[in-house]
Amino acid sequence: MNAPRSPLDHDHYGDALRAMQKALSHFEGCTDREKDALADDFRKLNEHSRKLETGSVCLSVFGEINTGKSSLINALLGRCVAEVSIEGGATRSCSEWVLKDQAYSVPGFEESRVFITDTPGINEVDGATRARIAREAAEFSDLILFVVDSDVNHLEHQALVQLKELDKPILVIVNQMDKYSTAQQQELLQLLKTDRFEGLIPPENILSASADPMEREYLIEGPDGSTRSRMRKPDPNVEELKIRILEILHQDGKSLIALNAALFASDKSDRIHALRIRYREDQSQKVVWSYAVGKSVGVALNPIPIADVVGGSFVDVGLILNLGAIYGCEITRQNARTIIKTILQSAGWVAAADVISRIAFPALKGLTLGMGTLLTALPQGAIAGYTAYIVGQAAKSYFEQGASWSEEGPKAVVARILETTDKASIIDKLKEEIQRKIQKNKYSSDREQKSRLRID
Ligand SMILES: Nc1nc2c(ncn2[C@@H]2O[C@H](COP(=O)(O)OP(=O)(O)OP(=O)(O)O)[C@@H](O)[C@H]2O)c(=O)[nH]1
Ligand SMILES: [Mg+2]
Repeated sequence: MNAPRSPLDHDHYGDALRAMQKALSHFEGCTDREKDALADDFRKLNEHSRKLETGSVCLSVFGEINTGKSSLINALLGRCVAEVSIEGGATRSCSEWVLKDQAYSVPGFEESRVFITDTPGINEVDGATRARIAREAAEFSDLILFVVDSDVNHLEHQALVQLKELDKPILVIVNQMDKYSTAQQQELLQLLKTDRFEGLIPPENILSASADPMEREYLIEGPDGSTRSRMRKPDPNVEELKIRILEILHQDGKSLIALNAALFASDKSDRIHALRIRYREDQSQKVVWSYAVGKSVGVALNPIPIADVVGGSFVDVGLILNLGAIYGCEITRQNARTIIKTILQSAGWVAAADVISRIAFPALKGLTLGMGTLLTALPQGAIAGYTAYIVGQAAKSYFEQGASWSEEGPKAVVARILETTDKASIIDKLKEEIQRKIQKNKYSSDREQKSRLRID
């Protein structure tokens, strides 16, 4: 990295670097699945980070169709790269070029480069596309060039107001000035500076240009004093714009990219954080519920001693390992067993299990064996599922805190979960799942029996 050390802007730049590093560090704790989901953000952050480190600046050119945006880029580059056409809508997508002239750079950065992006006319695309292009410009542009070719209309004014909200500096270029007389040029500039863009764009950022002037008649004087006329295309005139861009790059270039990068990084940090929380929440809830259902159905179909149900020894370490993986915590089966034990103890279920197993189990066992299904299987299965559900929720909270019970301690965490869980509705839902499964099994065994009878 070749960051300059000017005392004036060092802090902005340092802040931006730190914000960028922080945003990138969020990815380190991501699981592979999260990395896939955030791949686009990661790519953009890396691009921004590279831009910040090399001191590179992005300019974007906006404006209505046919105002001369592509011509302006050609004039700035000094060669014909962007398609220019009298027919409106020549530019259909965004393209980017590098302003190769050495002067276009931010002082202090050896690898500094200035990129310029052409965009379709704002009246060429629909409102949603316009908003998307503006959003993308917000992400990558450090300086916006807005091209007009006459007094502005409502759409242009509206687009400019939208762009202004992005907090990027804007230069308005009044192009095609060659079409006007000197008096008209002055009148137009005056109108834009003191009326149309008053309070929106500072007058020094409203500039005139002729990017692709029309052929003009030139009078050529011969050696004998005679004159003849010839049509010739004048050279483009974008000097005012060039000077203003260079001024901005040299005075504020570093702050511009620092500000932009810091904005982008903090926005992405928040987004990555929020996305990760949501993603992990969704995934872990699905895992907890599927384990709870699996356990309740399994226990209902194959009743196990009530001590195991309430004591939770059936709770699969797989649930804990799965949750750990979602939160990017690698844990062993032994760790998983310890977590389950801590949760069950905190809920008071281990002690309760001893009592219940001694008093209630013989009676329930008799019932279970005698009636076989719904009378005992349904509540027993539902309780098993509920226990797994609570264990899952508590483990989820443990992993959310970076594999720690935090200052609250496991007892308080489990108590909070028990308090805020609607036990009755969870049990009802689990019973529904069990009944659905039992029905399905019944039909399939009926079918099996029927087909066996046919074979016999
Ligand atoms: N007289 C004059 N004509 C210009 C000037 N700049 C561009 N034009 C002409 O305006 C027409 C449109 O120019 P483009 O550069 O394609 O305009 P654009 O804004 O990129 O157009 P889209 O891509 O269609 O949105 C072409 O015929 C250009 O020759 C200028 O300074 N003076
Ligand atoms: Mg164009």
